Amino acid sequence: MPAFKELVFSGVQPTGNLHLGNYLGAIKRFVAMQAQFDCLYCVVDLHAITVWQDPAELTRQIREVTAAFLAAGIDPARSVVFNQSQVPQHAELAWIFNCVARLGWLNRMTQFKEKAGKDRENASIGLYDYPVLMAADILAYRATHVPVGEDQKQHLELTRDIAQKFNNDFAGAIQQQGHGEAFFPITEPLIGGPAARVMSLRDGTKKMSKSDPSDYSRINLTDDSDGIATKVRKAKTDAEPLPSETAGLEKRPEADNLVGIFAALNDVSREDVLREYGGAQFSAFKGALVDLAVAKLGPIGAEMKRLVADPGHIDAVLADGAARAEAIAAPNIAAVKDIVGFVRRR
Ligand code: AQP
Repeated sequence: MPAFKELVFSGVQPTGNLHLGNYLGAIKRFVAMQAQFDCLYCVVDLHAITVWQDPAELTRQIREVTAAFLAAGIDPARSVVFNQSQVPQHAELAWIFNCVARLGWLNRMTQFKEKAGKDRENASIGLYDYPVLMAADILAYRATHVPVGEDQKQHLELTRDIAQKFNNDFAGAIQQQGHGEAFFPITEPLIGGPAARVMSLRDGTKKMSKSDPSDYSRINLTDDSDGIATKVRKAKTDAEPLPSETAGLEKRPEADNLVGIFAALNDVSREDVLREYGGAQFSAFKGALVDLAVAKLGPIGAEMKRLVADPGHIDAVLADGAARAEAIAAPNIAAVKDIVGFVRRR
């Protein structure tokens, strides 16, 4: 595989209620990646409409996710911050990839099965095709690394399969047109840390999720300190004190989740947390977790509120980001069209 320039791409859907899972599994890690990589961070609004969205709410949420990116510490002068629908190459490449991806591959996607549920016949075609658009998002930039939560692992594997198949199907043209052995990189998922999968505060076996009907299942980035405190105090736990070693968290999903959240918020490991709190009762540990969560999330929520009050500024950030994103994607997609054999407009 030839060397590709290292580039990070990731996205967040503007579908409401950005929560601690989105923050710890994704956004906080986006911020850290800026020190090491060139990064593109996208508000994936084309993905959002795979499920019906109220138009005015969608507009509001696109700006709110952008505000969360900025408030958390993504620097729009350094990283490219934009919304997907402003860069037409995402949808264009998705169509070409629709003709590369196989039905059998998509039929295995568990997220579609979970989201479509029993009403599968009534799900949008976009929801089924979601992972192909995600492959296009990443590969339009030939991104080499994608930080995501664990729930996206299977979709990243599909992205790798699509890149591999495109490289194989068009190997002759790719070589002839001077791109070497492969046009697309085989992107690395960056999944990890103590909060790769943050679980519901009401049920430690279920992912913390925007669409959970109970607001007590998640901490939203916009929750105030009282809200955070109430949710942490009400979080489900078991009757035992915290163990001193991580082995003692096995089969205790709620304890494991709270310890993982504490570790990720404080940039330490689960082992470090248990060294300090092993033997403690949940009442004491939850008190410390409330203080930590309020200290870390409070300023982000306040900054988000300040930023969304100035939509003109947010729209300017998005417009600048879209122009910079398109400057990378447009030549890549032009090359893809040449590889496929389309005739360019002269
Ligand atoms: N619970 C989670 N733990 C860790 N990471 C998570 N992510 C989402 N939930 C968790 C990561 O957040 C990023 C953006 O996710 P998204 O915009 O695709 O949202 P989503 O996965 O659809 O979020 P939800 O809450 O799971 O929404 P619903 O309820 O609609 O299913 C991704 O990197 C994701 O891995």
